[in-house]
Amino acid sequence: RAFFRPIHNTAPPSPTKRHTKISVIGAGNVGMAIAQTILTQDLADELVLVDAKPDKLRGEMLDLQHAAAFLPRTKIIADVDYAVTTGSDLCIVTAGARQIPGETRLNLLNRNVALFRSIVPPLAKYCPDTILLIVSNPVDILTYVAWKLSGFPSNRVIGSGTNLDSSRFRFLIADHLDVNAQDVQAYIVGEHGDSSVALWSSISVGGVPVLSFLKKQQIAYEKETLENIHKEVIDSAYEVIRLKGYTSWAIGYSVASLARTLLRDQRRIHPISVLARGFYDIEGGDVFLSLPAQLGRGGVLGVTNVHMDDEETHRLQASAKTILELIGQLEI
Ligand code: 6V0
Repeated sequence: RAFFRPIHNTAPPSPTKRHTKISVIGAGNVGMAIAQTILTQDLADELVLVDAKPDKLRGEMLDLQHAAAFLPRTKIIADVDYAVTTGSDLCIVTAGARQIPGETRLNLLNRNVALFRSIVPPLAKYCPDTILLIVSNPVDILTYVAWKLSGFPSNRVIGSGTNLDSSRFRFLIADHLDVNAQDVQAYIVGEHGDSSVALWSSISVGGVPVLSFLKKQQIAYEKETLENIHKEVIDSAYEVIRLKGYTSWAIGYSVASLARTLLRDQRRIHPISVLARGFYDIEGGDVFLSLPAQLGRGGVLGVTNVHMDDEETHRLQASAKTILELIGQLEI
């Protein structure tokens, strides 16, 4: 405490920069990948971990704290009590029940709804001004559940949605064309999952619209090749899970990039799960699914008017219908 001696004639402390606090709920594979990316990218002054398993939680906290000598200075705390999240600017929910062999998707979903009842109301109580970022699956439906349980305005409830799928898509296109994935503008929208929609008509590389370029050059491309790339995106999560048991690194980077855009008010466009009713003629009820949205310190600032052809719009509406049907069966 008395390590430093005060210097003479000190001025009162100058107004410091805003203190940024991020809470991660669920210290499993995904939560910890997100936490470590947030730390290495210096996105928070304070990082909070919450989990239901106290030993695992303390172990993860200590392990991260022991990296302090190699990281930007961040206060890392962990507790099973949600009071520890008080005043967070961003709460990222990754807690989820695991599927029991033979369990239906709906049953798993209802178990996750029950879990969210113990997570979202305390977060809303301790962090009334926070942005809620949902990662747990099925992410679109659980984002809807979080919106309902929190009572927050929809601009402050976001699902990580197809931000990850779009990154996989950009990687595969970049690999195919031998360019840098960061130069590929491409979106997957709709459900994070099997009914997602690839927006081929709006893909561009370095400002060159890809499909019309191929047509103009009369370069034959097979619709099948394009469909296969999209299929590979859908299959890639299953493949990683089959090979290593879970996915973690890409979702960690994907969520950290969302955290940066939100908390640093970067106003970048990300395909994320938002309240989509009324956009692109999506009707039939309140539904969350991914659309390219501009994000900033206030959460969702707006939804982009991206070009979709008739087939893409139709597929997006079908994706909305799939999600709405499940929402209709929820015990909420
Ligand atoms: P995991 O490793 O089983 O971690 C889940 C964690 O949640 C565990 O540490 C549990 O102890 C904890 N937990 C359970 N109940 C509670 C509770 N009531 N309160 C606090 N913590 C609790 O799973 P993993 O980390 O691999 O995955 C987490 C979730 O992320 C799953 O639902 C995945 O399906 C989902 N993913 C979503 C992705 C996306 O793109 N949206 C991508 C990857 C995974």
